[in-house]
Amino acid sequence: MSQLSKIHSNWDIFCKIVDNLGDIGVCWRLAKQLHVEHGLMIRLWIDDFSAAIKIIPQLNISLNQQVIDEITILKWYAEADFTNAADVVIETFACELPTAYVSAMVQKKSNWINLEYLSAESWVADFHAKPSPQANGLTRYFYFPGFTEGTGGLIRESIDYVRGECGVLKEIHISNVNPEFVRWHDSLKISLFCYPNAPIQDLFAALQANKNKVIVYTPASGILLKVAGFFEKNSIEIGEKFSKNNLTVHVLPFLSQPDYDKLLSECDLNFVRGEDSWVRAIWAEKPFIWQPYFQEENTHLKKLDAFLDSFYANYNAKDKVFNMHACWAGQQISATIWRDYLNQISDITAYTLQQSQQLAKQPDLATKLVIFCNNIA
Ligand code: TRH
Repeated sequence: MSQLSKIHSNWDIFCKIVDNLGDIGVCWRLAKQLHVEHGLMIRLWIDDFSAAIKIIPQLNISLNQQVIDEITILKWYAEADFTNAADVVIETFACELPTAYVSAMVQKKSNWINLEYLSAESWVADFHAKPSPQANGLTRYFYFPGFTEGTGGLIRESIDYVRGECGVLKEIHISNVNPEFVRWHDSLKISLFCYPNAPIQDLFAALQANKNKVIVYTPASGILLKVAGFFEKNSIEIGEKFSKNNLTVHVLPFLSQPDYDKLLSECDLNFVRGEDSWVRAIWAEKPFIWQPYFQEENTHLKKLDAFLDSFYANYNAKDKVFNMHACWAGQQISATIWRDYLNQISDITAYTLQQSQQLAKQPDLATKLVIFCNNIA
């Protein structure tokens, strides 16, 4: 356990689930890591238990307070008791803390951190760690995750409590010993997690014409109707498997975070989205195609370009990777773009491994956050 967290031991994290799963996905990982690796007492305030249960399946949505994995989870609602503020308060993604809680923070002289969304854009390092003095005497600090030393880093657990065997994959292959298990070793294995506007049918059309077998694993999400459409079905059930020519698609249940992480490391190529699965794809050390969360005025495409420019800075066939991402984000893929990308896959695999390992040498977000909070104390 880290020796860093001596000064402030009680931390509160506030999570408002705006859309999708990234907000709670990030908060839950961070809460567990701060507790397990830094010995901190963590309370996680969540505004929407019925959405959070997908990421924290043990959650009892009828309780206002409960302890799961030694993290105290509190329901964030208007009448909740906000009288006890923590030493350090993490407001995630500018979720706006309750006024009564902020008053308690003033009494306690809490450290106030606003944890922002991840971006590889160059302005991030200029804004990271900047103070914003408040009229009530507190200072709110902006904490930006990022890919360079001058930013707040990336969430990455240092020990194996988060990793395990991916039970679901094991089951599929054991229950399909003949002939699926045999193919497992020489097929291209792909995981697919994306927004429904991605050109899934274009991708499948290219994959079914691939010269070797392709197995796609897609955990249940909002894309299942599109998956069904490609196979001329009206609906799809979890556990079903569909094939067309060289393509087989397995529909998996929505996995636990550790199982999902394991799926990413078992596949040869991962389609990921948003914020948290994107970072996990990097730690899986396998080629990945990232679909950023849509933002007005094409802000998401600027984020995409900034990331590709930095991650593939030293890769000599980067146009193939850029084209594949541009088409995936631009909602249209041709068989040529896919083939060009696939022809490079062993080079991209080697490059991704090296680049991911390089990033993993930097201090992780939780560690940097603890140091930062000690320094502003
Ligand atoms: O769900 P997302 O699209 O979340 C997004 C992003 O965070 C985006 O930046 C934010 O602005 C928006 O929400 C509000 O994608 P993301 O970030 O990858 O989160 C998905 C989470 O779900 C992640 O923690 C991984 C987890 N997951 C599982 O645990 N099991 C699964 O089977 C799958 C597919 C995902």
